[in-house]
Amino acid sequence: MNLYGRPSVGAPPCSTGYPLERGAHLGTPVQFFFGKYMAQISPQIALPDYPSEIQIDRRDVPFKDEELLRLYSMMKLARTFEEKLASLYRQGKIFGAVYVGIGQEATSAGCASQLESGDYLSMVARNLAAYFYRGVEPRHVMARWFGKDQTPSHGRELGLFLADIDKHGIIPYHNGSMASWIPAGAGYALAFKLRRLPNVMLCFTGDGATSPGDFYEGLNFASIHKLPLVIICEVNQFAYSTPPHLQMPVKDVADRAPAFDIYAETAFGNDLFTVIAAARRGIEHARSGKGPALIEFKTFRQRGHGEHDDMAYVSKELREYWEERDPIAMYRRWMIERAKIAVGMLTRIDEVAARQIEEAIEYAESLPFPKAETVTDRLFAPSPHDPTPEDRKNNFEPIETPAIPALTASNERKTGEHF
Ligand SMILES: Cc1ncc(C[n+]2csc(CCOP(=O)(O)OP(=O)(O)O)c2C)c(N)n1
Ligand SMILES: [Mg+2]
Repeated sequence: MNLYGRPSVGAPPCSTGYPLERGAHLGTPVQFFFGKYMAQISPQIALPDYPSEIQIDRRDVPFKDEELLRLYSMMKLARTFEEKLASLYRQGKIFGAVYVGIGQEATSAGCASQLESGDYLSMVARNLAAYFYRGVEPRHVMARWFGKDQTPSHGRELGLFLADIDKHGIIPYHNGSMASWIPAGAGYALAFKLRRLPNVMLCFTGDGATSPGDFYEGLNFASIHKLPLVIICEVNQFAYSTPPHLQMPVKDVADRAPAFDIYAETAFGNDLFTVIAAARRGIEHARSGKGPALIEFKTFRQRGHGEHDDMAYVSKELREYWEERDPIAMYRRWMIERAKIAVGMLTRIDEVAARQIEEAIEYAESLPFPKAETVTDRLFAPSPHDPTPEDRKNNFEPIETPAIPALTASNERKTGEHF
């Protein structure tokens, strides 16, 4: 077996050495077969030595027990929600592809917990715990996955593009183009600065999304203008199936920061308190007018890229290494052993999370789908050419003859052509 859990082709067996450690000896690159692609990898990269227990003393954590429990319940709620989502996806009950943040809950909850109420944050697909921390209700998120007619977006965005600026200061995912949220985030940060508001814009991003050009443009602009922008990069070991060392010439995302002359840190993302401390430093830096911060958290995507992905390219050793450092399990143990929180209290939180998710499903199932005649609502600014209510009543019949027959499925069937 090679590094990714598949038999090596024409190469000696690889020890699972991943991710890259600074100064690790790369050895002679070997070629291995990756689906139909050939790639260069090295067999001699060591696993990092992150602890599998949270080390900090309770006395050094400046939170009351209630806050500790709140953090736990947001992480647990996100985990329970996403586990359920994966099963609803397999039952064909929800729409679209499903991408989850299982294994990354500490970064989401920890960073969101350090924001002030006027701050904004933008999410990618794996930050559900941050939504919950920010006050979004599970039933509203669930209704979106079911495509139901409900504010704010009435079944338009499904689960991926969740946002609610007015109520929760959550910016939409913008579009699916990786890193487009960095220049967009710089724009929100610029607005804060121009309005002389003391707020920050926090953007979550993935490791893969630090390679497209938008990342560079956005950070360059933010640095030049000293904008209150905080980038939280979750290095979850993969972008689709590509590990960081196959898409970055540097070891850490933080190594990219000197090009922009900005504050940067690399930290272990599965230890909630390490996350909180690093996020706080980054946020304080940006809020104090010193310009953007780039905080990188090493973590692990415990599922495939999406629920359609079986992770066959991830070795058992790598998976086990990170599962032993599961952020929720580590935090739970710490609360019991170091904070002396009663196990029963945590079990109750687990039960409440499970119940809330069941109620969220019942709620989502009870809502209607959006009506066909509303399909263009809220997509465009009002115009004199908008259909009248009468037009709407008469003109929203199913289209029998498509405008471009060559692009129809039936034509494809006839001719056997594919596009
Ligand atoms: C510009 C652009 N290129 C490629 C894609 C396809 N794509 C979607 S998600 C993804 C991987 C993202 O990896 P990463 O940034 O590490 O985030 P993760 O999924 O690991 O959270 C890719 C390549 C895209 N959406 N946009
Ligand atoms: Mg990634």
